[in-house]
Amino acid sequence: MQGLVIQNNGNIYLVQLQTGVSVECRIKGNFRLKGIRSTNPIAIGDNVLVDLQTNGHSFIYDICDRKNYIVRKSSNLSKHSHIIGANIDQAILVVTVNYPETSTGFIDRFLVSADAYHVPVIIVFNKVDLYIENERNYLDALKQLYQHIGYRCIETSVVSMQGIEELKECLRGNISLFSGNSGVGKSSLIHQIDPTLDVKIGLISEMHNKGMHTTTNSHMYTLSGGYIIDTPGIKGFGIVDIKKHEVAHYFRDIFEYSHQCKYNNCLHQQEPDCAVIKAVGEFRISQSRYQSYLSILQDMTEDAKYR
Ligand SMILES: Nc1nc2c(ncn2[C@@H]2O[C@H](COP(=O)(O)OP(=O)(O)OP(=O)(O)O)[C@@H](O)[C@H]2O)c(=O)[nH]1
Ligand SMILES: [Mg+2]
Ligand SMILES: [Zn+2]
Repeated sequence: MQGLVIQNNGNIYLVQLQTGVSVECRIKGNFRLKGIRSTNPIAIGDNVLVDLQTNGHSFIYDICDRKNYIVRKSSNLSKHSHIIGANIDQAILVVTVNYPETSTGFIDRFLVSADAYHVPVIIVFNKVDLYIENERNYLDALKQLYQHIGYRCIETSVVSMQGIEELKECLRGNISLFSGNSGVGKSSLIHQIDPTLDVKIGLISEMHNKGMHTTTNSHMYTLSGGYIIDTPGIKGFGIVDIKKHEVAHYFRDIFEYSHQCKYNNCLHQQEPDCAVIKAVGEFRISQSRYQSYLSILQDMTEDAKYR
């Protein structure tokens, strides 16, 4: 019988069957997925085939082809990659400019990964009720930057309820994965979208201005129309399975200029007559985006050294 993986805890997977009933399953057999070395062979959002047993020993024996997935490494040098979610229609990247601050490096890494695996991203700037003038200005600048590149941006607050209806509208009829640093308000937003869902909400540490990793396991929730996946907050976002010369493809703003570089294998680092470096100098590509680009290339160089 076919089902949808809605939760994973260690080697136990909760699978929602087409009848609507959920069953706990383990995996039987050896799942070697094409070219993916990951810590979890089966991810939330996977469609799987289940052998139902009455004694509580139901098991997953096959997995259907994936439409897409989002994968990350916990750190740059980590050999293990983790699939955050599969078969998703869109990722909701929740960002805060303070309490805690999300770095542009993190945002850009997420966008690159999602683009590489064909997952559209909506950037949600949360906690807008809290920001003072300089934070507000920074948020405006970020929003303008990412909107200009082509990403949809929504400002939200679970306190003033700003943007909640707009976000709800985006989720309707889709499978949406919520991701972002710990404490940015992923679970809080999900709770506002559907208050009947039993999601845990955490505190922000006063000492470190960071989230407390309240959500410890991903969970897929059913909405009246669509599905939402709540995920644990993540610190770093290591890029998996992308080659150096491909990175610029996933920076849409950089890619636009790369055709005009003198050398067609230009990596836009210090090559002569590089149209990207020129565009950065003329403020047509943002410094922060270019820095993120260079930092990803740098990681790949270091990564290669340790292999
Ligand atoms: N003022 C304000 N506080 C918010 C908002 N959204 C969330 N918070 C607070 O931020 C804290 C963290 O919220 P969570 O929803 O647990 O954050 P999370 O992203 O799910 O965090 P993890 O599960 O650790 O990844 C809680 O104290 C929330 O009340 C908001 O829009 N405005
Ligand atoms: Mg949470
Ligand atoms: Zn170049």
